[in-house]
Amino acid sequence: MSKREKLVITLIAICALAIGYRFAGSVNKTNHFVEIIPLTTFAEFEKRSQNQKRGQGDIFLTAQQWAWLPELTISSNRNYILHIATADIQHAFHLETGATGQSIDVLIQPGQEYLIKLQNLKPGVFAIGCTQYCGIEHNKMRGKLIVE
Ligand SMILES: [Cu+2]
Repeated sequence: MSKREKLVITLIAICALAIGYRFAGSVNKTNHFVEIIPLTTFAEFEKRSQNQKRGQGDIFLTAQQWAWLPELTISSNRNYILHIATADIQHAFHLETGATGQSIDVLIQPGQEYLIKLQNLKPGVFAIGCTQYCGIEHNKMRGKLIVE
């Protein structure tokens, strides 16, 4: 093998490792706390959302033009599964860093339900935003997560 061939092979190996590392890193960041399941109908999700009782471990949030509903109040003493679905078009859920120690960003597409683990919650009032342009009042699409 010539010196030039060795150099080319080494460069290819470095590129493959770099791409693999980057890909593995992004999968970990986006997927380890999010589970996506198909939604039978939005009405069914809405029904479960309306039946939610305070103090339960499953909490529900609806994305719609142009709000996140309802305003959620939860406790810092326990873990939750946050269920999110959209009532209309695609949105993107953004929860600011302070609540769990890292920001959470999840693209919310119609026909899917997103289950997000909320762990190690810190008390406070945390902003929820939409980071995907979703129409004329996209900028007003804000919500709140209250952790007591
Ligand atoms: Cu939106």
